Amino acid sequence: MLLRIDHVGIACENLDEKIAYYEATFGVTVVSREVNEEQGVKEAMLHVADGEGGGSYIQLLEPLGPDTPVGKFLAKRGEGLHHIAYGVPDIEAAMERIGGSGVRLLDERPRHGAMGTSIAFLHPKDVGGVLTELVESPPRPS
Ligand code: MC0
Repeated sequence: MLLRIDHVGIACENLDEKIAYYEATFGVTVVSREVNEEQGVKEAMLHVADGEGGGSYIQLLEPLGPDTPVGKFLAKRGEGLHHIAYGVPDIEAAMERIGGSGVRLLDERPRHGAMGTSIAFLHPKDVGGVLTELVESPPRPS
């Protein structure tokens, strides 16, 4: 049911500084930058590898303000690992299955994620303390 690790989301105070650090330290490259008002973040995706149905990435997240999910996370815990995101083939089917097992869905329906993806979050308290995201990638051009 899970295709791959799509990305790891890392909360940071300064996106440009953190991008420079990851590029210099790990030799990864930014393939996308977006502002996602609905999620309260500006973010960058740095490509790591290609997998079934899509790539895998490091996602760097800077909050748009203190009263956002990442803003609150930084205030409480400081910079660091914010969430892990798994690629799924069909996000609505995955939400139905996982929600049906008793895990709280933080989104009633899929939302817009980075690079044209559809995403949905699972409550960290129901996933062993790990904020977990499901990601369905758009079809690849043939
Ligand atoms: C909060 N908690 C976490 C956590 N954030 N645990 C693990 N990882 C995290 N990232 C824990 C808190 O410590 C607390 O536990 C409990 O969850 C409730 O947290 P809270 O601080 O009282 O509540 P809120 O209001 O901050 O809500 C937390 C929640 C929220 C996870 C529900 O942040 C949320 O809905 N997140 C989903 C959306 C999101 O994160 N968007 C930003 C990335 P204790 O034990 O202290 O009670 S957007 C993104 O990534 C997109 C662009 C993409 O991938 O394409």
